[in-house]
Amino acid sequence: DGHVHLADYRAPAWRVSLAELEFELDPAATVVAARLHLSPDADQPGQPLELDGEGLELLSISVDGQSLPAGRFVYDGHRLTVHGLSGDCELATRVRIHPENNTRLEGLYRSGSLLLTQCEAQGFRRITFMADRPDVMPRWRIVLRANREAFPVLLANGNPLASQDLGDGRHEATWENPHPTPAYLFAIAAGPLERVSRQLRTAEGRDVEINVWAEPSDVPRCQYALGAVERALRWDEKRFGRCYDLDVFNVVAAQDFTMGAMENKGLNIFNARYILADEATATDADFLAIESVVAHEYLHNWSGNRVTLRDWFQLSLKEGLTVFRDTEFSADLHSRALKRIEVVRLLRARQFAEDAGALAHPVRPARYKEISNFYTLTIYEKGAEIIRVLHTLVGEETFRAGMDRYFAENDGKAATLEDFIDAHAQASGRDLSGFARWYAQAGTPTVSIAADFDEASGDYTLTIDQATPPTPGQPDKQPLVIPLRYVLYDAQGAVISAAPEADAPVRDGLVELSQARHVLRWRGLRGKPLPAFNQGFAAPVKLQFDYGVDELARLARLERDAFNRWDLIQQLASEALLGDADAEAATGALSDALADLLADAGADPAFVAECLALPDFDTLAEQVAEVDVQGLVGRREELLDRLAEDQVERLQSRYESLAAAAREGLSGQAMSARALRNACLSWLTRLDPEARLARAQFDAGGTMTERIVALRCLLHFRAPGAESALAAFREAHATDPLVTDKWIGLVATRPHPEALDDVRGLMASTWWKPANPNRVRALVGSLARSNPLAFHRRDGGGYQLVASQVAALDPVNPQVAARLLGAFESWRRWASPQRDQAREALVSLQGRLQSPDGRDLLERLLD
Ligand code: B3K
Ligand code: ZN
Repeated sequence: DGHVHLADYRAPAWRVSLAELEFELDPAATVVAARLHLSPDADQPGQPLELDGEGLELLSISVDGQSLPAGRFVYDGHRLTVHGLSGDCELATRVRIHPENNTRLEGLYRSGSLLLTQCEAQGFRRITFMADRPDVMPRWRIVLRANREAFPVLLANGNPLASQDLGDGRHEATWENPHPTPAYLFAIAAGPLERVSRQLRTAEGRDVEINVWAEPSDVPRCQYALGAVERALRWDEKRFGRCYDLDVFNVVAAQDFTMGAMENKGLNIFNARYILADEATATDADFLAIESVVAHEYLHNWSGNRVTLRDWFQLSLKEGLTVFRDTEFSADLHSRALKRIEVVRLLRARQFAEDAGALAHPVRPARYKEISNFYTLTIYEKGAEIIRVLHTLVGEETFRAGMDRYFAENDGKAATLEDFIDAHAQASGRDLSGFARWYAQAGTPTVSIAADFDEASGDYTLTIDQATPPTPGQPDKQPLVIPLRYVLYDAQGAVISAAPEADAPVRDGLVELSQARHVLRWRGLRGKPLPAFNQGFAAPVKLQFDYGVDELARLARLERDAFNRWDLIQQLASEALLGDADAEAATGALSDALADLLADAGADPAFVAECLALPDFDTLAEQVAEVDVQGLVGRREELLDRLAEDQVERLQSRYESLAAAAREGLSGQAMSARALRNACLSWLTRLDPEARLARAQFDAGGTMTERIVALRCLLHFRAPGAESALAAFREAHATDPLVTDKWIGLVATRPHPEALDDVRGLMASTWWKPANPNRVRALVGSLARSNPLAFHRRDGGGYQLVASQVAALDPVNPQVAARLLGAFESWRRWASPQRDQAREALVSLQGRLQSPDGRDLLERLLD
């Protein structure tokens, strides 16, 4: 049926112990000579050799030095089959490929003056023949030859072994990767690169050179990323006891890159937006994102590279685990509460919607058609949340013991989620079979809690029900193991420490749910307590408890857990926006809570800014059965106007009082001050049609963080002077593609249906670069994902534009095109006429998409 099934896994019939590659690099035509050292699997003798190879021009093929006669092999453009091989042998092939024509940016491609690779998941087969599957893990020897002037730097995986001039204008470099490494982690980079560099010694005593490479004009903006590599390396030594294992660690920044970055062994290749930064061109959020992506890729060296995947169904084994690790890194280095808020915002806005929509899938899918479509928020973010569930269940110390065991037992191997769970089961002595269900079942569980207080006896009962909704292909769900934290407050606001009677394990304010229903009972309480749940969002669930508005407001002040204080304010806002009877009361309570926060000089300003940022459109849309886009956006804008009016003086006063702190460079305090000042500015601009403050902040120069938010205020509120400010910004950064993406993103997200016309205008201009993924995301991705009023425009024009771009980009870069299609994942819940218009736009794509990526998504969307 066109699917690959988890249940069909077979070990490879042939192993590759060593891959020797020689590249004659040239953008127009590169010749790749490969020598694969092959051994048949002892359990499967006599099988033909089958190698992947996508669209390769085969120049020669031989085995053990003997050219192969035509009858011995077949190459159909996708797969090379060689018959009559037995025992260990060496297969040598030469192929020609064309990097310059490679717009999909998979395999070997050109980006500006660089030649680069991207192989995960199945790009290596576009470079040369290989068993392109993660459980085939040769050691590698790579020789690069190229014109020295055009390609002065030649990088590959592993350690540099030798280099020499070839006398004819060319030079060559030889690299060796001694670690068993699957082809998806292969990488080379060549071109006029320059670097920043740092030498350090690992905790095991290995001397390592870290380099961050970029095109010469970008090198001054690589310093921050270099520091981030060192911080990640040290953190992994300390928190997980994992050291780096090569003599060099190279990072390369590229302007054309489909994803964020790639963890190739010893040679990470990055989207330039996650490397290049200085205060004049990058926002504080950019700096933090760079640090976290740099850490993510570095941390893959153990969770992904040293221990890799048996097959692509295990993808979350490296991605969920590495997201968990990188969020812990950020939480340890900065504010744990703020990191948790950032993660949960993303989860609720995007992963919950994915898990409830047409593209929902388990963290370990049972089948797929195109693996590229499974690099999702579910695999990454929900996968990380599941690891966090495990961490909460067993505690940090036992978790660390389980990780040590996992790394020790699987080092150099291709592992499965069972291997991971088994290591943790051994280390903790727990039966984790119930926990494992998280990986198999799609959908966000709901935990509904009902309280009952008996005045006479003082008995307080919580009845806790869990349920997971049906998802495509999974109508019935089983209960999950959910660690639920709780706190009871008494009338004085003190924590009630008595443990309840329970039909589930309870310890330290945490109950382990595993059945559809559990009951907790406290006896003889003096008054009706007020409960709070899921502190720190330890379980990735939707929690339902029927709070009154005054209870939410009281808890928002009482809760010890900072994450929950923020979350309670979010709940008040949701109530104000979506509640029927108590919307007005919720608005008042929310306004009071925000007033207190703004007046609290002791609160972290960045935390206050997070509380001012109400739930976004996607988060709200996820909470209603049918989405009335214009109504929802309208109500949210009204609420913001009303709140801004209530707080105007406090907003002004915080804006001014934080001015000095905001000038202190990249310190945490300065970032925090800028975050709250920018939040205040956005609210104040609602009230001032002249946008004086925003214009002043824009004109004052300052950091990119300050300028870009001022510009957004001007553009999004259509203030006088907005156009000239935009023009000034545009001209000042005309040669910088990353900053250009920023203003293009602002134009595309102006909260007005007419933003669609501006997007069309930009697509007809020289700013439109359909082959550059960042530009496509800045313009079309922003429209589809971050501009509900324009994307869902009443005339259906937003859907039509996105659909036509999906069709146009499908042959250029199928992964980028398929990502855009994901914006339709919730279309069945959109109110009419949008639902019908969306269906029409999707139906219009039928038969027009050539790529497996696009076809697979379209089929699932319309199923
Ligand atoms: N592993 C890569 C993602 C590759 C995506 C291929 N379509 C980046 C990361 O998660 O670290
Ligand atoms: Zn990753």
